[in-house]
Amino acid sequence: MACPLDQAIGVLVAIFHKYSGKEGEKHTLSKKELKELIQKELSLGAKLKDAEIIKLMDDLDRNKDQEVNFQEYITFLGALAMIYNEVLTG
Ligand SMILES: [Ca+2]
Ligand SMILES: [Ca+2]
Repeated sequence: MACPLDQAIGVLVAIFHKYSGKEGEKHTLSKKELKELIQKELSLGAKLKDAEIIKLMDDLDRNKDQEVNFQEYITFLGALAMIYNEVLTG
């Protein structure tokens, strides 16, 4: 895992599991776990209001099972990458 992109992907996976294992189902994020992940691991998390985080969680939970699974998390990261790309390339 010495290459930068390998490391970045490893971090994405590790962060998911760091929070998903805290309560309930081990391999999915509850709303509480997701909120903590957003607030602690993303600089934008501190800027979001509670209502905005709740809205975001509802959007991320595509299959409406009240949990965010790994695929839903990756979809979220993909959307974030699109935003970062726009910001970084103007
Ligand atoms: Ca969990
Ligand atoms: Ca879900």
